[in-house]
Amino acid sequence: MNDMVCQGCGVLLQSKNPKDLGYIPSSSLEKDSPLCKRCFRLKHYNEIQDVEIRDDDFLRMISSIRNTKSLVVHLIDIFDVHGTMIQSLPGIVGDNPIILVGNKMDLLPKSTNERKLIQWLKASAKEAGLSVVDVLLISSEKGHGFQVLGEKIDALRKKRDVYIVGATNVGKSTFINRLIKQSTGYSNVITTSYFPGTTLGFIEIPLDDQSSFIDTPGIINKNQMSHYVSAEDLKIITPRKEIKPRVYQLNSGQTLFFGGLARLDFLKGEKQSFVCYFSNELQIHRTKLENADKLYDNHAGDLLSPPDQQSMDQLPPLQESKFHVGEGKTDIVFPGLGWVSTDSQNIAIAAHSPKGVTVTKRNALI
Ligand SMILES: Nc1nc2c(ncn2[C@@H]2O[C@H](COP(=O)(O)OP(=O)(O)OP(=O)(O)O)[C@@H](O)[C@H]2O)c(=O)[nH]1
Ligand SMILES: [Mg+2]
Repeated sequence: MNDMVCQGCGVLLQSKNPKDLGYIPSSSLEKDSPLCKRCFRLKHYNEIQDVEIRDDDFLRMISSIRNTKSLVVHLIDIFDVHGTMIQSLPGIVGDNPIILVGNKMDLLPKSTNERKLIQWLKASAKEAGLSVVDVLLISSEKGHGFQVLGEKIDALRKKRDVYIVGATNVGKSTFINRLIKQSTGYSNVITTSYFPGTTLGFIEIPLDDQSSFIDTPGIINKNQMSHYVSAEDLKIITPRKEIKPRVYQLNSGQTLFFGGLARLDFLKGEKQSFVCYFSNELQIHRTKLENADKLYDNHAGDLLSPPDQQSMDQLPPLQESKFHVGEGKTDIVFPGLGWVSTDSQNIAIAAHSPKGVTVTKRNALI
């Protein structure tokens, strides 16, 4: 077998060792679109097999883009901008032009003002030192924004290859699957899943005689909550549908728990409303600040869940960061979980999140 790669994840196929990556029984090799054992099990049983590829192997692979002349589509998850915008991307892809594309727009409330959101993203990219030629918003799951993006890509690629690059789980493979569906009618050609680290190698989908769309493995960002929770918990914290904002009127001295994965304390200020944008499945508990530590000690993992037991075993302890919110609408962001928006003046807040998943403050996204 000469360098055949799996259609689902791009890994090199082999029939020698069932325990190693890329295994495929030799009898299945003749198939039109051969799938490795891992993709087969993911597709049919939604079961993930751990892989032994290190973050820097992926990074080295993706860095080969800098030696090409191509167009780069940097896909980010609009629900986790902080965790998925890759500041160091120009260093990785060289001088190639970058289009920044916010995916998963179907998760934001329908009332979201897209024009303002694009301005906001442009400003965030600039602040991060990421120079981009354009910013667009799409939903790979629903098809929203695809026509405009398709025209943009055609205009900018000048017959060159188009690499889809981004952090793990932002929806790169789902994006390419939609393009394949639109042009050939075939569905779900590339393996996708809600587990991080699904795609393992480059997967080329021909665009015309001389150029291709290329799916790439996700760049691993340890600031993503998905690396610390169990598969069951990941299912709960990952929003699948439009987020219904939940509004809490809080007095100072009150606390909100987001499951038992994060917590927000209202330390000082007048009574305010706090608008919470999290997966509709994630329970929010309100309590008195003075009882919060005890509640967490006694009930993390049961009343306050997720985390489940498996996540508890791997989750770093909660760490506190304090914020002062001055004027203007502000979001307190828990990367990978969601955010809390407040339009208050002069208040003090403490946010708690697993150590390593750093909470940040930003101008409100919505
Ligand atoms: N709500 C919503 N979910 C999406 C969208 N696009 C992708 N997803 C979901 O996001 C998860 C990750 O999708 P993938 O396409 O596997 O992501 P990826 O970027 O290829 O991930 P890696 O290969 O691990 O780097 C899956 O559960 C998808 O169903 C979208 O537009 N909206
Ligand atoms: Mg993928």
